[in-house]
Amino acid sequence: MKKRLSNLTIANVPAAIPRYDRRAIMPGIVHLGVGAFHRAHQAAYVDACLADGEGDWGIVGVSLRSPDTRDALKPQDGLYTLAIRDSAGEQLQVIGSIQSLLVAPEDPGAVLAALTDPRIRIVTLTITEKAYLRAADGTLDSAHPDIVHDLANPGSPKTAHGFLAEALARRSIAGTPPFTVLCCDNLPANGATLHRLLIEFAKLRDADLGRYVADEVAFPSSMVDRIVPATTDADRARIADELGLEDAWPVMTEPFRQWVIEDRFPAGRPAWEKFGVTMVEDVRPFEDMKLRLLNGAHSGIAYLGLLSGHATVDRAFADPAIRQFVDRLWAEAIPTLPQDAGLDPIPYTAELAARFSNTALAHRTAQIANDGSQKLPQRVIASALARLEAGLSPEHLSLVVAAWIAACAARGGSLPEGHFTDPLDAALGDLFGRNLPTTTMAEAVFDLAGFAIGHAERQKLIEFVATHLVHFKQGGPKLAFAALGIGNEPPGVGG
Ligand code: CS2
Repeated sequence: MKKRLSNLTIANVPAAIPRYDRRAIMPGIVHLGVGAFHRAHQAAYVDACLADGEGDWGIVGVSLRSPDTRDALKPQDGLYTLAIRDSAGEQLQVIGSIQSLLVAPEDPGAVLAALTDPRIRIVTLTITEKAYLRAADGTLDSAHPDIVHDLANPGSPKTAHGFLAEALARRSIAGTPPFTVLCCDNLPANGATLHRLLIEFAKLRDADLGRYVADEVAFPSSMVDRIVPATTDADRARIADELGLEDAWPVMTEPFRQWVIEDRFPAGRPAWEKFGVTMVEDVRPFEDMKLRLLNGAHSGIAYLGLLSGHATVDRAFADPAIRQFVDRLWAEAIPTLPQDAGLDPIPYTAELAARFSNTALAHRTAQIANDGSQKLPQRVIASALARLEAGLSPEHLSLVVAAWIAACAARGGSLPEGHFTDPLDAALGDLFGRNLPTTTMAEAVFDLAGFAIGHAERQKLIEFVATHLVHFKQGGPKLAFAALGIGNEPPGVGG
C-alpha cells in the first residue's frame, strides 16, 4: 500500500509542487462548491498567485452537499494532483491553494464563521446551474423547500443564498466590509443574475438587508472555461503509479484554460492578470461566445452522441454526421453573438474543434447530458430565439433541444435508466408516459422547463423542435440529420 499524498510526503514526487510555505498562507477566499471544476480552474490560478508571494489569498473550500471532497482531501492536507492531458501526454501538478475544507450540512456554523472572517474578501461559487434555485420565469424559486428552510432558519442555512445573506448580514452588523461575490458558473450574466436572486432572497428576510445587498455588495460577472471530465478509478490508479503516492481524488483536465472577469473588487483581489486571466469591464461578449459556441456545441454533441451510441465527446465529434452538424450549429449561432466586441469566433471555433478532439480526456457524453433543462436556455434557446426574431431559421439550434428531449425519453429504453439526470426527471417521466401528440408534448416540456417563457417566437421554436422530434421518433438521429441534408459523408467530401 502506497503512502498518501500530503504535506509530509510531497517533497519528492515527480510532479510540479507548490513552491511556497503553505503554513504561512492566510485565507482570503471562501469557495462554495469545491468540485473538480473549481480544482482544475480557479484553484490552479490562485496556486500561481500564492507561489508569486500573494500569501493572503488561500482558499477555504466549502461543499454545500456531500462530504466526499473533504473526505478525500483532508487526509492530504487539501493537496491534490491536477493531470493536464492531451495527445502529447500527461503533465502532473500538485495544487496547494485549498487550505481547509468544510461540509455545510455537517456544520453550517463553521461555514458562516469562515464567511464572516474579516480576512475573507472574496466568495466564489461553482455550485452548478440548478443550485441557483430559479423558478421557471427566472426569479428566485421562493417556494423551494430549501429557500423556505433558509428563511425560517437563517443561522443554519442549506443554500448558497442562505449562507451569503446571513454572512453579509452579520458582517454588516459587525462593521466588517462585505466580501465581493464572484460567480463562476455557466450562467448568462452570472454575477448580475446571482445579485438579483440574492437581493430577492435578502428582501424576503428584511428590507434593510435587501437594500444592503443591492447597494453595498459587488457581484462581478465572469466567464470560466476548462474542460474537466469526471475522475475515474483508472485515473486514480495511473496517478498513484506516476506519483508513487495515493491521491484519493486527482483531477483530470485539458491544457486550455480561460478566465475573464469583470474588474470590480472593492475589497481587493489577487493579481490574477499576471497568470493569464483577462480582467474586463463587461464580460458579456466573452460569456455569450463561450456559452453559445462551446457549451451549446457540447450539449449538442452530448445528446446526439448518446442517441448515436458514442460514450465520449471525442468519439462523437469524430462521427462525420455529428461533426458536420456542429459546424452548422456554429454557423447558426455566430450571427447571434455581439458583433462589436472585437472577438473573433472563427479561430475560436477552430480551437474548440481541437479541444473536442482531445482523445486523452475521454469526456463522457453522459456527464455533459446532466441537467439539460437548466443548461439549454443559455446554450441554444437564447440564440434560437434571436434568430427567429431576425427572421432566420434555427433548425440546428432547435435540433439540440429535440435531441435533449429524445435522449431523456430514451432512458430506460435504448439508453440505461438513470444514465444522466435532470431536476425535472420525475415530471418528464410523467409526461413521456402520457403518449401525447408530439407538438403537445413539446409544448408541455417547454412549459415545464420554462423555456422561452413569454417570448413572441416561442410557438415557432416549439414547432421546429416538434418537427425534429418526429424524425427522432421515426428514424433516430440518422433521419433527423437526413432531414437537414446531413449524411454520413465527411464534411467537404463528395461535392
Ligand atoms: C459542459 C461544461 O458539462 C457540461 O455541461 O458543457 O462543463 C464544459 O465542459 C465547461 O463549461 C468548459 O469550460
